[in-house]
Order: sequence, then structure tokens, then C-alpha cells
Amino acid sequence: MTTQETWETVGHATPEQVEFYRKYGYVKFGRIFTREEMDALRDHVDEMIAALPEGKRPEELDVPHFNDPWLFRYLNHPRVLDVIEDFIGPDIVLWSSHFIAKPKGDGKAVPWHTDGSYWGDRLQPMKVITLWLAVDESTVENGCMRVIPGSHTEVARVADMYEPVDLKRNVFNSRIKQECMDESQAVDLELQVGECHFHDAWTIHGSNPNFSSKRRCGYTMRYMPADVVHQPKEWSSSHRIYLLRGEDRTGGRNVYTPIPEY
Ligand SMILES: O=C(O)CCC(=O)C(=O)O
Repeated sequence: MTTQETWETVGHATPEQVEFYRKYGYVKFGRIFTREEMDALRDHVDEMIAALPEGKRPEELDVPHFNDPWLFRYLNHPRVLDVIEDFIGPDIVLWSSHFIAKPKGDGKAVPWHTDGSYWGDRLQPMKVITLWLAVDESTVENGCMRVIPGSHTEVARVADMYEPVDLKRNVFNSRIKQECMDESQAVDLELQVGECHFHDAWTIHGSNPNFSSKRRCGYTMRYMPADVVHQPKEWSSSHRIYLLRGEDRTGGRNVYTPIPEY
């Protein structure tokens, strides 16, 4: 991006954007954060990646906010919550977050999947919206996210639609079988730095490996309405959720972690 280019931020989704999201299970959006905020986030991510222990890949920066309260400046930003509220209403819970930074040259693919089938019955009902924020420019060349429009209304949640894939080349370990989806329908969601897109937990999505000369980093910021019940499993009992805005609507069934100082 050159300094001449304008950088406008938007504070709300339009009714047309919300309708598009409901119909197709995703929507491309503009910028919510300022240029300065994105510069600070990119510097922060660069430091996180530089500090990774030997053998840990930059695609694997999952739930970084558990140990890094600074990220709540973004996750709990009023401008973000105003937009999320347009999609899911006023009671907003932070479900999760994940930096998927595909390094240049050998960035892993994200296999075709739906988030809902990966998360299974940990959430009832499965109502999560993901804000995918472009920390780096995200293009076809460096492996931008791809979606199958309208797939959130189909049956891509069935376990036997999946087959295992190699974790050496993929960020996750299973994918929807080719015969269970129509890849020719895929839409590439290219973004400039600071732009974002949203997707539904049942939308089929994935991305290609990054063999280009530019890193591709996205920050997935995941929210759900506060009537979704979180049912931790033994293996996921350390997962934390945070009530960011509004009130609990589960009748006290959820345990919320207090929002840290940031
Ligand atoms: O970063 C990607 O390419 C895919 C992201 C993803 O799978 C997700 O946000 O659920």
C-alpha cells in the first residue's frame, strides 16, 4: 500500500452486508482499524513470531490472547463490537482467536472444512462468526482464504464427509472429501492490509499453501451470541470464553473468564 492510498474505517455493517452474510455465509468488509492500529498489530505479530520456540510454526499461534492481554485492544475494541453486534446482536462472547501466519515460500494450506465440525458439540447451538483480519495483504498468490458461498445451509457438518490430511503441509488434520463439495464454486477473498471478511461456523472454507515471496498473516477473531452454551470437554477444559458486551443469556450455564487489564 502506498502512502497516497486512502484508509477509511467503517463503524457498522450495512443491512445489505448483513443480508449477504446470512444468505451466503460470508461477507467481505472494509477496515475497522486505523493504519496506526494495524501497524502496531503487525509489529506485535512480528515479535511473537520471532519469539516462537524451535519447531513451532507461525500458523499455530492459536488462542494467543490467553497469555497476551494486549490483544484485547483489538478483540474488545468498541468499533469491532459495534460491527459484530450488527451481525449477532448486543450480547457478545469472545469464543477464540488465532493468528494463521503462512510464511513466504512454505506456508501451509488450510484444508477445506467448517469450523462447526471441528468444534463439534462444545458449543450449543453452533453460532459463531469469525472476523478474519488481514494483518498482511492476502491474495490468491500468497494463499488468501476461499469460501464456498451458501455452503453454511448445507450438510458439511457430517463427520464421515471428512478424511485425514498430513499436518506437515496442512494447518488442520482433516478436510472435506472432494466428492462431498464442489470446489469449482470457490470464491477467493483477497484483502488489503486492515480489511477483513466474516464467515459463519458452517461455511466451507480453506486456503492454498503459500509458495509466494510474501507472508500471509490473518487474525481470526471469533465471537458468538451469549445464548450459546459452552460445554467444555476434558481435553478442552482450559479453554476460556469472555463476555465482552451485554448479558449472559444461558441462565448462568457458561463460565466466563474476567476480561484482563490491557
Ligand atoms: O486463514 C485461513 O486461510 C483459514 C482460516 C480459517 O480456517 C478460519 O478462520 O476458520
